[in-house]
Amino acid sequence: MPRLLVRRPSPRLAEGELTHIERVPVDADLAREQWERYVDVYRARGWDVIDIAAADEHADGVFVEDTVVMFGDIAVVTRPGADSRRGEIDTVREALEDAGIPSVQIAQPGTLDGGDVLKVGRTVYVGRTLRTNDDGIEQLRAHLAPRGWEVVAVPVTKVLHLKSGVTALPDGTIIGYEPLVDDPGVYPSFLGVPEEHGTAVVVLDDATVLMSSDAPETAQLFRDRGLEVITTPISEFEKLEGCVTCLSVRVRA
Ligand code: CIR
Repeated sequence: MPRLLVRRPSPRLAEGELTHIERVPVDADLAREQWERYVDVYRARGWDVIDIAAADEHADGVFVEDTVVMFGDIAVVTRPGADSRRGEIDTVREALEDAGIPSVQIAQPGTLDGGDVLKVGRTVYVGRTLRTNDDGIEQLRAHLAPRGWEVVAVPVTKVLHLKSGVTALPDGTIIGYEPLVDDPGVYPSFLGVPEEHGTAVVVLDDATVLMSSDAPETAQLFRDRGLEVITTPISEFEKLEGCVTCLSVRVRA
């Protein structure tokens, strides 16, 4: 049974880091409600939900994707690029240990945010961003090359993370909102989507994706391609440059 790592939002969520967008008021109660709904989507489909211990002192702690990335049955615990987020990994490591998931660690001076890591088959695209540096990318490559993954570094300047700009459909097609993608040409197969919040999908299975409910035209585009599309509201997290991928880590092995 697939497992889902999540962490409940901090009451201080509104104080989270912001890089590319203006700060607007965040409704902490609504965020909590949206988070519950998000987790329920997986629960309803049989995923086992693992709660990482709350870390309310970390405003961005809910965005667990940035702290750990799964490659088959091994986890890479990151070293987040933002100082305010470094402490999030302690509780993440504990949760992995409790769940019996082996892990390796990105070490100083490397930095890596999981939001910069996009897996497509055995290719791992890694965004070079304000959060992920060359050393972090090299360390990731060293961990993954012997395990049969190829790491491809891509420049990202227009959005916070690689996956704020592009993600992938179940068939491996990379999707993105072109005004926010530095170079769509680096991907073997690229499909532009009409809305900014349509760039992020989580693949639930070969025929089903989960995405923000704030991109109805994009959802229709995917349905027209034969996919089942589940939408969920995540407005309070989008106000903090979060998206549908970053609220969980999927453990499929
Ligand atoms: C941050 O700036 O770190 C948070 N406010 C948002 C992180 C979103 N993470 C992601 O897209 N993977």
